[in-house]
This record gives sequence, structure tokens and C-alpha cells, in this order.
Amino acid sequence: MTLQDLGWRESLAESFAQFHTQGLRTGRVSIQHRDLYHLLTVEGEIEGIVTGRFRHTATHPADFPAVGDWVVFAPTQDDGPVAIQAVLPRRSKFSRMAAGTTPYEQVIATNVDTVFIVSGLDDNHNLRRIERYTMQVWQSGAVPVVLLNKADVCADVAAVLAEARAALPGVDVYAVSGWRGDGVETLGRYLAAGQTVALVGSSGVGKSTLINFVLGRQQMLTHDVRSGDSRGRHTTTHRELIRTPGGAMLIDTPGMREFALWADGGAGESGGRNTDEADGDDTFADIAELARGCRFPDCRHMNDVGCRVQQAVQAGSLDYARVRSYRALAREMSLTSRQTNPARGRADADTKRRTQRAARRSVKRGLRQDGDDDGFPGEA
Ligand SMILES: Nc1nc2c(ncn2[C@@H]2O[C@H](COP(=O)(O)OP(=O)(O)OP(=O)(O)O)[C@@H](O)[C@H]2O)c(=O)[nH]1
Ligand SMILES: [Mg+2]
Ligand SMILES: [Zn+2]
Repeated sequence: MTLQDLGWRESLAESFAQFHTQGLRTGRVSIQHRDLYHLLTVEGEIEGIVTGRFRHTATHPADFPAVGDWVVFAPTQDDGPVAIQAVLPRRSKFSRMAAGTTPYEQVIATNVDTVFIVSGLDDNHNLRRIERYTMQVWQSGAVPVVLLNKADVCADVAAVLAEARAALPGVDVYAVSGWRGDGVETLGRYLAAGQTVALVGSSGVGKSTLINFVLGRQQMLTHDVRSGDSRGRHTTTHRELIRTPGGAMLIDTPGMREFALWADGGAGESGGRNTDEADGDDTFADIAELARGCRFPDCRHMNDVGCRVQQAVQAGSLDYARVRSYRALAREMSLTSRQTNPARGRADADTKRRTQRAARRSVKRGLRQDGDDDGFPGEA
């Protein structure tokens, strides 16, 4: 097993170099059990806990290792847990707003290339919810792909598929049956060796079933949905990173009851805003910074003359996939702010108004998003 087999990117080499010279190693978080982390390393699976110093210097729950993270640890002689000293920079970060006395950012998965947004074509299908997930995935720095699962129980798959594709320009949408395997082979393009794919969506939509199909074995626990309303039973209880036989890394997640996704900048208009601004932790802050140096203010960061973003990609210091997400987000933000869709009704006019405000601020602040995702419907 090499680091590349676990999804390592050359862009991490620079940050890791200082630790490497001190004899420290790196591994990827596959599971978190409270304070104990399972790590995948070139030498196999080990356990780790963060050092007292780490705990002390962490200022926020989101600073702690999350599933998908590359962490730095000191090797040990005995077989106790290793000491995790640092988390390497995340190339993407998918968070939700965790409920509590004060809402805080809970990191769901990091260093993800593609997020499969899974929806069930039984009674679970909700296009508005999928649109919101899509938006948030773009913001996380990963690329969203929508899977309309349980195609085997849907009477008119073609119609639902056409509707979803029309609503989600620039997003790949597929109808699949993770249970029968229909359409799953087309997902191979996202599952190449070294790619990391997270699956999100309500409980019972079939995330774990899809993963089992791809793995070719019944590894993840699955459970039938409630008859009547197709709601799931929260079968998966923790996030987990699993390597497929083809070498992709899949992250299974529990269906979320309240899916209030976190947007950089805080917990919403009323509270917690600006918490992340001080440490400049935006997903695209580095690209936005480069973009300010492009020769033309309307640079599309493609083949434009004098484009600093493309120069960084050529130089190998910037991941092209992130540039794609950055461009897609910019496009989607300007699209949403111009589009009027009378069919959407009142609730969505409200969402649109908030999105427009966010878009305006993003432009001003270099694509910085603030949290205005309070419109997520509760789900179970
Ligand atoms: N008909 C049909 N049923 C499916 C399909 N995929 C999954 N299911 C069923 O849906 C139920 C829920 O599947 P899971 O894989 O446990 O769902 P999950 O998304 O992992 O749910 P949580 O772990 O609770 O978040 C199970 O009974 C599956 O057999 C499908 O393609 N077609
Ligand atoms: Mg599951
Ligand atoms: Zn440019």
C-alpha cells in the first residue's frame, strides 16, 4: 500500500516535508470513535489519539481530525495508539451545522473529490433538497454528482431524470439501483484509483447498499425503510472511509436528521458569523487570492492570458479539480442570482433572496460564503 493508494496528492508534500524531516509519518483517518481515530497508513491500519498539545492549540471542533483527513503522527514501538500531532491542509471540506446550545461546525468528510448526493426514488425524492445539497457540495470544494437511487421502484425514471437534469445544470445526474446494480457501472468514472468519494443523503436512501454493491460484498450494515413513508432507520451510525477493490476511497455517512449544512463564515445570519474569517479558512481563499492577480478582472481562469490561477495549476501548486469547483460555484452563484422561476413559489423566493445576498457578498469578499442555509428541511 502506498500513500497514493490512499488518495495522497503531491500538493501535500510541501506541508508534510517539515514533519517528515522530524521522522514523523502520515496516515488517513478512516473512522473516528470519540477521541480514538482509525488511521490507514502504508503499514496498515493503526489507531491514534491527538496529543495534549494538539488539544490545547485547537481553537475549534473543526480543527480536530475528521474522516478523510491526512494526519501527522509519531511512530511508536508498542502497539498502543500513536500520537497525532497535526492535520495536513484539506483540499476540500464538507461540513454540517451541528445543533447544540450554540451551533458549531461539524466536519463530515475532507479531501473528497466527488460527493454522491443520494436520493431515493421511493417517497424520499425531493428536488429542492437536492439543489441545496449540490450548492453546498460546490462550496466544499468537491464536485457533486446526483444519484437517483431505487430506480427499480420508480414507474417513470426517464421523466424524473429529465426533471432533475434540467434543474441542475452542470451537474451529472444518474438513475441507479444500488440494490440491483442498474447504472452502477457508469459511476466507474468517479471511482478511479486514488479518488475519494463521499456519499450523503437522508437515512434509508441506500448509501450503504450502493457501497456494498461497489465493494462486491455485504460489508456495510443496511436496514429496510419504514413502510408508509419510506423513512430510514439510521442504520449507519458513524462515518467511515473504505477502500474499494478498484482503489477508490469511499466515505459512508449516516443519514442526517437535520441536514443544516455549514457554510464557511458561520452558523447563519444571526449567530456565529465571522467565526471562520479570522483564520482565513475558506475553501477557496487561496484561489480567490490568486484570481485577484489575474491580468483581466473578468478572467475566467481557463486559457486566459495572464491568468495566475492557471499558472499555479501548471506549476503544480494548485489542484485543477479545485479550480473546476471554484469556477462552477461562481457560475452557479451568478446563475441563481439572475434566474427567475415562477414555478417555484414563495418558499423558494425566500431562498433565492438569501442566495442573492450571499452571491453579492461572495463577489465582494472573493467568493466567501456566509451561512444562510437555515432553510434546510428537517429530515429523518
Ligand atoms: N428497491 C430498492 N431498495 C433499495 C435500493 N437500495 C437500497 N434499498 C433498500 O433501502 C433500505 C435502506 O438502505 P441503506 O443502504 O441501509 O440506506 P442508507 O442510506 O445507508 O441509510 P442510513 O445508513 O440509515 O443513512 C434497505 O432496505 C435497502 O435494501 C434500491 O436500489 N432499490
Ligand atoms: Mg447506511
Ligand atoms: Zn485567471
